[in-house]
Amino acid sequence: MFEQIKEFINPSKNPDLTQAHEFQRQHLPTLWLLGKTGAGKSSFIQAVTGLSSVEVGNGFEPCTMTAQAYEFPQDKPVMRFLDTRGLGEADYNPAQDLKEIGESGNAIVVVMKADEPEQSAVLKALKQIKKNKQIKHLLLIHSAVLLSEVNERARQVAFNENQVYEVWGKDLQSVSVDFEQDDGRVYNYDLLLSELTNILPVINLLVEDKEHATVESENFDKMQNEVLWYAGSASASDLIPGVGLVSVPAIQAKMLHGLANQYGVEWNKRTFSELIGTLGSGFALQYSVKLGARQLIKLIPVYGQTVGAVTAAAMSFGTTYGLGRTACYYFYHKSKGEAVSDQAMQELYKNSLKKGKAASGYEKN
Ligand SMILES: Nc1nc2c(ncn2[C@@H]2O[C@H](COP(=O)(O)OP(=O)(O)OP(=O)(O)O)[C@@H](O)[C@H]2O)c(=O)[nH]1
Ligand SMILES: [Mg+2]
Repeated sequence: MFEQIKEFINPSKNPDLTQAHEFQRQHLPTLWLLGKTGAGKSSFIQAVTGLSSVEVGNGFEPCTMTAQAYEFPQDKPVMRFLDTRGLGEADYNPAQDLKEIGESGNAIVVVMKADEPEQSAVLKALKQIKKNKQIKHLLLIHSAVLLSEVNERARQVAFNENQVYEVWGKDLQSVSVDFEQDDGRVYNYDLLLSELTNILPVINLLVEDKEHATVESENFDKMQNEVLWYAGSASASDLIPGVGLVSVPAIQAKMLHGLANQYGVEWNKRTFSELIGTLGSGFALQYSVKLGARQLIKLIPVYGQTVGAVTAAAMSFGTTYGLGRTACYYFYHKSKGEAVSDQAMQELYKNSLKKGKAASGYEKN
């Protein structure tokens, strides 16, 4: 136990996270895009990532005959888009792409231009995808809705919605957008984002916030992807059935070390004790569980009953995110020579743990 804590403070051996990152990379939650040529799939990816068409275009990698994958963000990916090509041709077979999708938390986004009722190729593919039962969540995006007059639009949207409904059935969510609104923004962007969060929770944290209450939180927004990336690795390491893997604390240690560096704060035993100290005894208890005192799990009623690989993965994602978030808060103020209150730290940890667990995608919120 003591040895593990020492390891946590100072990862002297510099643990090799390659395998955990590799597993994470192979199991990134995926948004699978389906739609006719010109429907707005690429426009959608640009809208969500905030990148230009050139940047998105350069990041694509072919992965099957009919699809390209785009990992996002590119250097430390937390999710990916699978962009299907060639859906203009009626004989598209989704079998290969289904295989590519694998078994990670996934969702499908179907894009239809509102004024395009001819959707036979898309519907045919959807029928096969439904039979396969691998994809649970579907979001239908009606694009280019501003091209049609309001009444006409309602009729068009209802028509396409019904076509998809007949194939997919009741769990159908949809949203009407336009990627080419005059002011350069996306029409119904907030609605789009909240629907996307329902089918792929991590998107909520991944998309940059436009407004910030404090300079500190604006600062964190820049670190957030890195924290999410480590959180993803931590939950991946819980899902890998095998031995000899790095532990969650080792991953978190590396994260803390890296974050401290970026805030210009020296990472040593004292900084560590101070940081953990502000989080209080509740955190320490949870930590001792994570640090391998497995017997302890049985003594904690609720956690003990529900713990399994998936719950553990959600917890690892959540605690890593929570720790990363609070550490950034702590480092920010420390770098300015300011003290933080235990109460603020604990409240922030509680909230971000909750956010992180929801974003892991392994837990119904
Ligand atoms: N007015 C309007 N134009 C749109 C909208 N979405 C896409 N377009 C336009 O339609 C064209 C094709 O859009 P893309 O996003 O490239 O379509 P895609 O689905 O990626 O097409 P493929 O890559 O060929 O399968 C572009 O010129 C877009 O500007 C929309 O919501 N409104
Ligand atoms: Mg495209």
